[in-house]
Amino acid sequence: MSEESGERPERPAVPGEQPRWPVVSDEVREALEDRRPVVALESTIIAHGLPRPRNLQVAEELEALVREGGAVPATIAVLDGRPCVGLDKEQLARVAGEDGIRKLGHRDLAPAVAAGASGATTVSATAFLAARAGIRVFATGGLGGVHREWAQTQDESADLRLLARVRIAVVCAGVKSVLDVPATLQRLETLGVGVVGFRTAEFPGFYLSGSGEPVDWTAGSAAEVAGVLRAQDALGGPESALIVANPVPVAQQLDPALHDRVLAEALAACAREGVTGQAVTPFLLDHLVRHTGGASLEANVAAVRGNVRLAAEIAVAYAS
Ligand code: PSU
Ligand code: MN
Repeated sequence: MSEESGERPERPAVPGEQPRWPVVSDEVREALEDRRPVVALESTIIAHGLPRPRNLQVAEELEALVREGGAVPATIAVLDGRPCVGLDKEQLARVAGEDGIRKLGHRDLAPAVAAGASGATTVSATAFLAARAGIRVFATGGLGGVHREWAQTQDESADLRLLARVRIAVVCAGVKSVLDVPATLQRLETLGVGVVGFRTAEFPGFYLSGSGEPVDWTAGSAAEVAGVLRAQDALGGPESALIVANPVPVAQQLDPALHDRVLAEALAACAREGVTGQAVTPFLLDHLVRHTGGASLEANVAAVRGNVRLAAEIAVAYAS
């Protein structure tokens, strides 16, 4: 990192001058300057989406997969009030293992910076910081979206609205199957966020290879996806993301019958225990891990691995 750790963010010296954040690691900055491929990775899945200590192994594996694919990984988190793009080994270990690491959506970034707090970034915060650093491709597991029971709770992930405002490709296995998938796809249409199925005409179902919902566009290769990104760049206009929906392989998906049964129990437990707000998604994911004997964890990790590999391929194709 180019700055000493523990240093608090400073105000811009000159009014109107851009603040120095995000703090981009030397490796990521050099890659971006040389127009070499970079893949952004989020940290909420590490800190709040996967159990310890497996989460740190997965975080390290995902970075290794990006490198094997010929790109530079840029995991993103806020540490001691500094939004960091590209973490070193110790910083990644802090995100995975430190108690009190918060979950930060885009709206939480400014309070976290001002408080000098540390937190993992969700898709909304990660996409924002990545795009600000100049990164064009981002990989995660499953996006947030419109929750079932939306009519009662109004719970819709901030991921959707933010993705309508930044130009970044998000490679994901669809949206988490704990959500209302058709409602989420409708919101994405309303918000003007493009969705491309990767070698599928069906929107993936996160733990499951399919959701039963169709997608309007299908890409057959990473080069085709890179072509869409270049077309977005060339068209200009209001910025928005491109969702690249990449299904978990059928052989690695969660058994659909087990999925449906345990998910129904998880949703009932969530309502019974009065879980709301930011806690809902981690609660549901954790319930699934514990009540599928870890099978949902394996499907989740398989999905993320596939997304990270594909994201590296897309970043390489886009850079060439
Ligand atoms: N993908 C996963 N596991 C996760 C997430 C994504 O495989 O835990 C995280 C992402 O950070 C996403 C967040 O932005 O869940 C959604 O949370 P919410 O529903 O509270 O917006
Ligand atoms: Mn929510």
